Amino acid sequence: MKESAIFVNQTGYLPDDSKTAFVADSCRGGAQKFIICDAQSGKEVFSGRLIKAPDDDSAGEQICWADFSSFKQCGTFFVCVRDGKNVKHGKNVYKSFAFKIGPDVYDELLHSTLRYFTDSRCGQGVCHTGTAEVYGSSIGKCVEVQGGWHDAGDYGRYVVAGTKAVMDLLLAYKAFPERFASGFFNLVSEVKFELDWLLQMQREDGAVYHKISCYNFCGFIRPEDEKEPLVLSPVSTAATADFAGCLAYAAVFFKQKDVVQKLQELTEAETQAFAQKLLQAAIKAQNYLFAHDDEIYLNPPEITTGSYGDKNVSDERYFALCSLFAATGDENYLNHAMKIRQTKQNQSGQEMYPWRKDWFESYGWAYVTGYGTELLLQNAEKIRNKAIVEEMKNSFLKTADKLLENVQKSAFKYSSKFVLWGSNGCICDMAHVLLIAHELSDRQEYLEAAKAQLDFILGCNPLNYCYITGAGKKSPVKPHHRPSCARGSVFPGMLVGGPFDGLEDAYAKEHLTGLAPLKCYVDHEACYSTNEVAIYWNSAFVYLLTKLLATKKTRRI
Ligand code: G3I
Ligand code: 9MR
Ligand code: ZN
Repeated sequence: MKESAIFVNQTGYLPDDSKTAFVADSCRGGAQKFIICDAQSGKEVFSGRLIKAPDDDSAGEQICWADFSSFKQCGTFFVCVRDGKNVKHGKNVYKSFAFKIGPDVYDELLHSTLRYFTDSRCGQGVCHTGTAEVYGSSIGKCVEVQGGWHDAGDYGRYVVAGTKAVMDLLLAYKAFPERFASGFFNLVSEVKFELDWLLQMQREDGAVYHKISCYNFCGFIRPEDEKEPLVLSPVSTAATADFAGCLAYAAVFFKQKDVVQKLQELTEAETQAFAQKLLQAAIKAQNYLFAHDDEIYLNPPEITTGSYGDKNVSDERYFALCSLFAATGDENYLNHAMKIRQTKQNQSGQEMYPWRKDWFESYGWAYVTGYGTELLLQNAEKIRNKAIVEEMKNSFLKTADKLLENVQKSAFKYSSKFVLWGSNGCICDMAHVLLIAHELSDRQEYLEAAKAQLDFILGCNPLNYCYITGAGKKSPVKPHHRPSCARGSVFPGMLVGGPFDGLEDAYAKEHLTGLAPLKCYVDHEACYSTNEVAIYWNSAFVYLLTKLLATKKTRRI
């Protein structure tokens, strides 16, 4: 049967979720109505009117919304649209993929997206076990650095990416600790694996190496077959500040009682010592930052792996300072953080970020203000100047309102104006802002807009893809992920980067030129600018899903 253009969340819906199917005009004919049918009996169980969605060039076609939020029955269903003129011959009957409604539709998905981290572990006597050369050291100094997660489709381990992933996972845990009860997935232990690696990335003087990788990307081989020399790239402000921010937060996290209990590999005293070690490392990194001007990372000519190049690192410095204040209560950190915040706000109109010139709260790998501000708001009682707290709350709401504007103008309720590299991760990060705004204001629109980003990823998009491997009815099978390519079958639980209209690889240029932005995606391993995976896209998704589940749970009580 030809795939129809009725797009649903292929993982399914919780009974109380708002539920919208997206119906493309190409399969609507003149129909004004949609029905929901039971997948087994084929019987109609619900009907409603189609509503015209906003005109939106990024979607590539006219879309109608089929809202069936008030339908709360558990079971398996499909959406059906009949073009009134041809019902008799059954020709113009269009059906969506079958989907479930039930209280547990997301359980497996949360598990598989977390499992991806365990699957991505480096080292453990298997891969990248040798020492790494410190780039540029005159005597060819070598250092032992083990562990950490492979970054993405490649096997590099990058501090900027790893710290963001850790933050997302820890914030996910914080949002819903009960969800990570023993036996489900040991998130605490998994995160410790990354932190153990991060600690090794710090130089004696407190600065942090930007990344460890080979000099160049390898072919589609297994990690254990990448045997080229490893090299530690130069230290950078981005890595050092992200490290300080992340480890200071992790220090607070690992002091919590329920966390201590989860870490079965360490005794209580050892866990406390671990937390202390994290805090000391963070302070040392911050002291280095205080004493040094920005060191912007650029790949040296011999190193061609990912650069995570970010020319503006004041937001990374801000995050580090906020997190250290939250961990220690030392007002010196807060004062410095506020100095950056205010200076940048006063510079509004000058270049802050390539496509946004004013201050905003964000969770992208290159723009991490949101983490800093969120941690300050979590510790609002420690801040004496309440005007600061108010300003920060408003700033979250202001950023969220901008995102809401995008959602309202979009046929697919998409939160981003731009469709960037890793767009699927980007919209999860935007949903993070919306969810914090919801928490601060209790305004339902923010929550609905965040949920719409989840729906987009899981199938409510113009290509009818569930963008997580192994999930839904139609998901990527050829991601740019070396372990999957090498073994010839796809690993489950990986969020692919998704549509990107920049066409930054040869395959995309050849096959996607001229398409609408949200259609610039192809499931091919050569198309790394749309079909790669990455730890910090998965972590952003884990955060979004967990926080949504937590919010529903809170509301039910
Ligand atoms: O700076 C421009 C801006 O001026 C322009 O308006 C905007 C819109 O297209 O693009 C901006 O730069 C983009 C940048 O991301 C920020 O979004 C670049 O074009 C784009 O190439 C860059 O993509 C990054 C990519 O590496 C290439 O450097 C992705 O964000 C980043 O997620 C990705 O990360 C890679 C690692 O390097 C290696 N490991 C895999 C990982 C995932 O693909
Ligand atoms: O595999 C690499 C991927 O992890 C990166 O995100 C991407 C951009 O830096 O580059 C990929 O490697 C490609 C390289 O840049 C160019 N030659 C082809 C490589 C993919 O096989
Ligand atoms: Zn490895």
